[in-house]
Amino acid sequence: MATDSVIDFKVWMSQVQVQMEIALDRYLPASTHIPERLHDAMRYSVLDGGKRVRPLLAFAAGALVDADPARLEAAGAALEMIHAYSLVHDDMPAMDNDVLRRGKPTVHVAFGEATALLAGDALQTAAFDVLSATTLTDSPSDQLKMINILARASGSLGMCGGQGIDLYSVGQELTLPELEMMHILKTGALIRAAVLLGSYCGTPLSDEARNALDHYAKCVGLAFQVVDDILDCEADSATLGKTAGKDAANNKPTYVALLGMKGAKEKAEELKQAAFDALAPFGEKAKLLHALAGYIVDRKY
Ligand code: GRG
Repeated sequence: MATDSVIDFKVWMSQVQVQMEIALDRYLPASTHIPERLHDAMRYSVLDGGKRVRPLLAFAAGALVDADPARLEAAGAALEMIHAYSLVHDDMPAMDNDVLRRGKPTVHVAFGEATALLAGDALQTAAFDVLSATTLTDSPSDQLKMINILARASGSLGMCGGQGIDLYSVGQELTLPELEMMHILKTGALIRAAVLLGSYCGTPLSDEARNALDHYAKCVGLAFQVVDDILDCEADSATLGKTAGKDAANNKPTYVALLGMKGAKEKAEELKQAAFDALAPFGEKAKLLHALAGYIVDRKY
């Protein structure tokens, strides 16, 4: 990317991140609402942290269809609420038992387990509250479709299903197709939903264009996880000298374990290229989606 385009992309990213912070602050119940402790925990988990990758994808897809920014903010808020809920629950002792997230104590550490459980539950329903109470498209049937996209992506046929496969595979060897299936569901489904929701917030796309966009979203969703594994492995070997490619603390399979570091990096590059190729029919209008695929694969954290 030319230097000017890189600067434009970074400016766009920080604008959307700031815009989303303000929108999330507005969409989340105020801390003064009873019960204050629950609303504090919800706000603590969502606000002031996170790269906002899913809203960024929704906004970039929205640029293809000249979407109204207010609609994208609502879709982005719903996505970020689902994402935050998944992190709150994933961090709990029954799952990953993590004490730090985004550089601060996890929700169950700061507020207690019962509140963390409740905050995650309430964030999940708050996402559907936003999606169903805000006009997101001119077509009521498309709005229902959007609600369905997020529900499918989050439930047992999507993110929760992927998390289930992850939990039940601890200590077992997974083949590459099995690992891929787990991540397509666990991380990929919500990333795909982000792109699709953004694309519904403006002028309707043809089926052909929507299929191309869907292919882009699937490639980016998987690439996100391959890169996450690479970054985790690099951080682990830097700090603990763990066996390359094994999430030793949880004994979980990773792309690095199955493909080696070089193979995992090649896989991420292949997926990035496939994502770029899928955008070809959209020309200049897809430049933000193009830059985001690059950012997701080339990020360092
Ligand atoms: C508990 C229902 C339930 C689901 C959990 C997505 C997930 C399923 C758990 C998250 C575990 C994890 C850390 C997965 C790796 C990929 C991932 C989702 C990383 C965190 O997402 P980022 O990098 O986080 O977008 P920020 O903090 O930037 O929002």
